[in-house]
Amino acid sequence: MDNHRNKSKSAHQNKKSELNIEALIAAQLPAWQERLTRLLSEYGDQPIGEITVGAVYGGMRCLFALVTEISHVDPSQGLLIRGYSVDELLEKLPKADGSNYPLLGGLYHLLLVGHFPTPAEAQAVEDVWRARQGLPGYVVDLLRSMPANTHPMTLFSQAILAMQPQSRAARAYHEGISRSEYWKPMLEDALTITANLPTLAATIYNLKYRDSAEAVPDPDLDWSANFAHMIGKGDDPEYQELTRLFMTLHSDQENGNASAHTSHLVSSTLSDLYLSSSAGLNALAGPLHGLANQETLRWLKALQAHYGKLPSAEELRAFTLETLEQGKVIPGYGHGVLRRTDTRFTAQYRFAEAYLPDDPLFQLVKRVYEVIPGVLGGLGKVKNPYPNVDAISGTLQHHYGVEPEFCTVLFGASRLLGLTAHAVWARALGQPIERPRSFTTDRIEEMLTPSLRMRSAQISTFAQEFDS
Ligand code: CMX
Repeated sequence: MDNHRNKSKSAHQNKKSELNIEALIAAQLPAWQERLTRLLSEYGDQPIGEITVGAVYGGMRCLFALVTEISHVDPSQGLLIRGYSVDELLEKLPKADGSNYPLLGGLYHLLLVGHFPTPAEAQAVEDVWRARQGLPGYVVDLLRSMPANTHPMTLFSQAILAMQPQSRAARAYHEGISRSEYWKPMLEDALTITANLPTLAATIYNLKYRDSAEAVPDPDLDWSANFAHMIGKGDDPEYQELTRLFMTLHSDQENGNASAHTSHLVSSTLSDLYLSSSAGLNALAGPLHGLANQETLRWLKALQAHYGKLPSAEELRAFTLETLEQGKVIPGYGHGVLRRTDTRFTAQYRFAEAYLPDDPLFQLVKRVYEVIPGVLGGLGKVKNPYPNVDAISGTLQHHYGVEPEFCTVLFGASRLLGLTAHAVWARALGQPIERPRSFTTDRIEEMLTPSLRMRSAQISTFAQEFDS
């Protein structure tokens, strides 16, 4: 079954992790339980916002209805993970050996535990991941059996789902574990799932684009660099750096975005992490969400092909208006919460300035950034005309030869760090199953004004007469 387990041996493999994440989380729980019990008993009936008709019909935008300590998106400051901005994370997280970018083990420690990791703690998570690498052979066989035109995101979600029989949490629940202890086997599942993300992503990449080359991790490389190594870019230190940056930037974005919320909802039924992670990836696979990195790349390439050179601002404006007239969105621009340029865009922009300043597609990204905010802002309805993370991420991947349709898998591999951390904490704090209510439009109209109430009565009388 484990025929794809890492074959090479190294000192890392038998090294026991000195880190006990479970104990570090467990130590925080009594204080949390006391704090939440007090908050709910003293203020449980206190309103902290309002639900408007616009929000109900408008995709619940700006409705504060979830709680998480792990990350927050501030409209102007951007993403904050455990209170740290993107720039602070990039500067302060422990770095991989000889690298300017973070060890993802340190970021996962921060997401899960909430305390800024020491280099030893970051390394300890990397060691746990190294020890847990190994895809079941049947998962690889399943991926191979899929039609060649299957999208990499479909393969990714299927693979995570196919690994579900390994779930320790599902087994523990079946054997009667108390709900209050359920988070512990979930944490085990979280570490196993995340340990295997680089191998899984590389297996999918190799299957699609490298004649099914086997993805064999190098035990001497860190989690991110291993992905680069397994897709044949092990000799490219720049691409390894980019992978570390990409994986850091995409790891979380609070709890209300579509993939986080999907995963949270599914997990709230006490579904295990394989089930909720696969569900989260399915939401990420939509073009208004994670697939936007693929769509941006396609749009930029169409723009490039159309003009055959770097378009002028005027040409770009015309192409943009044509896209809008076709009823499409401009991918990579806009955001449900942010109201300024995404700090994750800026961090990648800096990388491009340093490593690929002359790349023609990056030149185009720069030109687009000069022009699009004005065009979208001019429409008068777009709340945030500035670029989000997806406006540039595909361009950087493209520079190093990664296919456009694979880019969202990388987003997903990173985002599962956040989603799994959220789920572990939601169960540790005993968050309940989610069950919001829905209204009919009749009911909403009845609640609002007498005239609307009358109109709704007339419609229903008319409907009854029509029926009879
Ligand atoms: N291009 C064209 N129109 C846009 C737009 C864009 N980039 N961004 C917003 N709009 C439009 C909306 O479609 C909406 O139009 P209608 O009223 O006609 O339906 C109007 O502007 C108001 O939308 P909004 O409140 O500003 O934005 P939303 O919160 O509704 O949507 C988002 C946010 C991201 C879905 C939207 O900006 C968009 O579609 N962007 C392009 C796709 C994209 O880049 N997605 C990735 C987001 C980041 C991520 O999740 O990875």
